[in-house]
Amino acid sequence: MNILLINPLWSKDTKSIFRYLYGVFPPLGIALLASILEQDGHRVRIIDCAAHEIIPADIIKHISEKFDFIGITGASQSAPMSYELAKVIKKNFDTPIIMGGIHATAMPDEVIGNPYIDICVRAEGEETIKEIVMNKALSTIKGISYKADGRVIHNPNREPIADLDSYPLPAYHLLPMKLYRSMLGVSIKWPSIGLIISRGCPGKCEYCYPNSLGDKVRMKSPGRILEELLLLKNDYRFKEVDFYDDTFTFFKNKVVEICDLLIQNKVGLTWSCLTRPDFVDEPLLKRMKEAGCHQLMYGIESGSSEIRKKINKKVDVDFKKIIKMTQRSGIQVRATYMIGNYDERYEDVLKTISFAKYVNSDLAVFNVCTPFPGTALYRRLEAEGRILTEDWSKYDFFNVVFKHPYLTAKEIIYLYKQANKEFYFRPIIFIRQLMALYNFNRMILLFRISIAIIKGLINWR
Ligand code: B12
Ligand code: SF4
Repeated sequence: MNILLINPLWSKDTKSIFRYLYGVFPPLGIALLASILEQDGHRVRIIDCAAHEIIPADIIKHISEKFDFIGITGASQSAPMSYELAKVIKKNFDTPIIMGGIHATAMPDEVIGNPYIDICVRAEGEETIKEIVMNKALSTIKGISYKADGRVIHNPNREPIADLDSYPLPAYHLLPMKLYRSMLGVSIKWPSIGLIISRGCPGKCEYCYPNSLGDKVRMKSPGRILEELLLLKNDYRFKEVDFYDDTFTFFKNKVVEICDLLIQNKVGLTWSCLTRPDFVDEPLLKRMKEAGCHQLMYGIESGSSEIRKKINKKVDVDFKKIIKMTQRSGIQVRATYMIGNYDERYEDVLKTISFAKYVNSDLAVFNVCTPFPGTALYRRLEAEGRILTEDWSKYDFFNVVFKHPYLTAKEIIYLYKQANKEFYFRPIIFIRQLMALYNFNRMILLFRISIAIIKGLINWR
């Protein structure tokens, strides 16, 4: 079979602050599916519209042959782009179109209700795609939704994959590897690339969708992770890898093993990761530093422990102590906060801003609270009739998309900007900038962040 897989552009909006801050991430989901399909003897091509900035109207120019199946991926924010792609393709080719990814998992009724999409794949796609391209009867394929006789049919869910090592590495050879770069403020060496080596998180925070691929946390084996890192370093010349796993240090022993392998093999990559402050300790942090880790992201979300409880953020630790311990180990801290959490009053947000300054992470990322489809927060707000728009392209952490019980949209945006100003326009940040001058990479990094924030604030819609 001849199969085309497409990663959509996120948004046509070129003025968003988003555009300045985010890097270009490889579509690892479809790259993995491509690898599995190639292993089974199929011909696969990937078009990464996000990396090449291809708008849906232009996709036909990039499709020069006939495919048996076309698959499109996407999160909620890029779903409108996925739908436009499906429409343009279907008007030109009579090829079955499959949509998978986070949005298809969260909103299967909407996805399969789209007249241009033939099959919606929910959750993990490794086994499902194999069965689809084998032309198995749709009624027998687990994990899909489809249309038959004018009705929508949701087949039963597929069991989660137990062993991530049982699949090949993503088909990096089909991706435009030179176009990828990490999010601004994350990497200190370039070229840098984002990577995922696990699935899931044990948390159940109300605003998050960590179990889209299954409830159980799973990680590749340290040996397999080393193999992937060496491939990225040796074949594609990356100098930094940034891990976006939900809770990188969930399996502490495995992380120690990965660090040992990186040190023993003198891999020399720098790296960063995301985790929870209750999943680290000092010896682990020191080992991570020795193995090349230079930045860690902790999600704090609110400076008020009451609000954290209400949003089910069950991380009750002394944040300042853990941030200090991380910084003492030589690892920078990037902390994230949400502005306009459900139930939050104006004073609570002011508390968050003061808290961010008090715990004094190296970087702070403030996001407007966004109820993404698939989350408990979305379901709650939908039930209460508070969702203001289902234009998913606005679900980007910068727009107010729900009617807040206590804050106006104007107040939320004002507080968002205020948080950035109060955190970044402080003498301590200026001093840090000066101290960073001894390190060329950090100097460039801080310069790029400052420019991005200024550009974003100027272009604010
Ligand atoms: C890496 C990552 C990013 C990267 C890049 C994402 C990208 N577009 O590639 C960065 C950091 C840039 C990013 C940005 C954002 N992200 Co993000 N991100 C992730 C993260 C951590 C991992 C995604 C990943 O690569 N997974 C690994 C691969 C293997 O899984 P996968 O892509 O889901 O693919 C599997 C299946 O879904 C399926 N599949 C996927 N596509 C297809 C296609 C076909 C045809 C088939 C058959 C199957 C199939 O098969 C694959 C193998 O099983 C997830 C959380 C998570 N753990 O999944 C959040 C997550 C996807 N992101 C989220 C959000 C909110 C965002 C942002 C909106 C945040 C923002 N604005 O600041 C943006 C928007 C991104 C966008 N428009 O695509 C939410 C999405 C919620 C939602 N309903 O959309 C998630 C779920 C985080 C969360 N826990 O809530 N993100
Ligand atoms: S916000 Fe972080 S801790 Fe909470 S469920 Fe999501 S990934 Fe887990």
